[in-house]
Amino acid sequence: MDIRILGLLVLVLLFSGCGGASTLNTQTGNEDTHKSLNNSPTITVEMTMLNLPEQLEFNRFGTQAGQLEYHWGMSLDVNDDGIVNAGDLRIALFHYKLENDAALLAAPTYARAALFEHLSNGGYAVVLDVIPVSSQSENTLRLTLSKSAHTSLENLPPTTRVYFSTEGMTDSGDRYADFYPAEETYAEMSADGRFEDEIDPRSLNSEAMKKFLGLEIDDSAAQLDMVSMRVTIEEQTLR
Ligand SMILES: [Ca+2]
Repeated sequence: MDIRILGLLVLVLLFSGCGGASTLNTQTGNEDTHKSLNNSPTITVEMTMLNLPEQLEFNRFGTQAGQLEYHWGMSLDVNDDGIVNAGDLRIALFHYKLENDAALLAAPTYARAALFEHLSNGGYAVVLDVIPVSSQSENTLRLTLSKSAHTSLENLPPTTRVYFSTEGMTDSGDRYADFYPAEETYAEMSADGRFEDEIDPRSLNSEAMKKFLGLEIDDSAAQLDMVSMRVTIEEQTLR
C-alpha cells in the first residue's frame, strides 16, 4: 500500500554549499554551459494526479512556517545500485511556507522546480545549476530537464530505474503522501516509460476506505495522489 499520511520523508534543503549559489531561482553557469543546453537531450517526467486544479492555495492558514505544503517528484537511480541513496538525483516541484508568506492562489507550477541530489543522511540537497521547466496540463504536471544539468545525467540510459513520490498537506492540515512503487523503492523502467499506481486511488473518495485506512482525508488529497506517470529519458545523439 503506497498511500499514507506521514512524517517520514524528511527533506533537508541545503541552500548553501551546493553549486556555489545561494539565491533561489537563479541560474548559474558560464556561456558554454548555456550553449550546451540548447542541444542537450532531456529527461521528462509527467505525473498525473487524481485531481489537480488549475489553481492551488499556497501558504495556507493552517500551515506553519517551514512546513512543506507540496512536493511532486521523481528520483533516478543514477548510481545503478537499485537503492534510493546518495549519488542519485531527483527532479521535483516543491513548496515550503516560509515566515510571513501571505496566502495566495496560484497554478501548481508556482511551486519551485529543482534538481536534487540524494544525501547519505536521507535528505536532499538542491542543485541549482539548471532548473527544470515545469508545466501543467489538466491533472498532469510535466517537468523537463536538460541532461547537461548534472554530469551524472549526461550518459544516463533510458532504462534507468525510477521512483515517484508526492508529499504535502491537505486543506485540513493533514500530512499526505503517495509513493510508487513503494516508499523509497525503485521500479524498473517499463518498456514504454509508463507507470500506473497499483491502488485505485478513487477508492480514497470512499468514506469506507478512509475509515478502513484509519485516515481522515479531505478531497484535497487528490492533488497529491498519483494515478499514472510517464518518463522519457532521451539518449545522447552523435553529432
Ligand atoms: Ca541508487
